[in-house]
Amino acid sequence: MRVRSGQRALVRVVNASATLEHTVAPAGDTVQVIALGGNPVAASQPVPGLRLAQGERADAIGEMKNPGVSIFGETNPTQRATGARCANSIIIEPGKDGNRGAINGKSYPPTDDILLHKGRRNRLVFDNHGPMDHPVHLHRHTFEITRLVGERCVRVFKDVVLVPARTSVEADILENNPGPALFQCHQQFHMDFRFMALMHYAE
Ligand SMILES: [Cu+2]
Repeated sequence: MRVRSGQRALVRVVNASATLEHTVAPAGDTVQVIALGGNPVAASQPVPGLRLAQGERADAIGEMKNPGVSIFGETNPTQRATGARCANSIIIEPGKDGNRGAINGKSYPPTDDILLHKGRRNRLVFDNHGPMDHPVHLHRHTFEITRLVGERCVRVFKDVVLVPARTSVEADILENNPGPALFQCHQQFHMDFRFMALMHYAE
């Protein structure tokens, strides 16, 4: 959602899953539940998110204190990665055979391409399992950092982001510059030792 400061947004959320509970929340803001299952609630309070079981519905009003593009999405990273939102998990590990980095288990080439979905904001989750810091960079695109080592961030735009050793960083990216783009570590020795991959746009 693109929001202005002080703007109020009404969201109506249905958990249409037959098997999963979901907790959905706006990034950095609270929401006020006004109805549950279509019935008005008597006492409404601000809450950080909505936990909805299978078939539950909620109407809520959010007061947007953080202007810009606000994500309203699943808070559980595992569920987000399975499609509750558009997320790419990028696991960074030491490479094999003397290479400095592996991306999802492979060093360039032959790494698997990172796929972004057209017309959507895509979340990249950089999960650094290794002992070295990596300043990662994606050519021709800008990251909006959404979580830095456990801390939520809003309106932080960069094109190089440090993923410290044994931590994770999450960033959203708007695919607005078509064509293959190189994803790499900006530490030259790491790139020389094959820490890179190509990013493509999925149809
Ligand atoms: Cu590196």
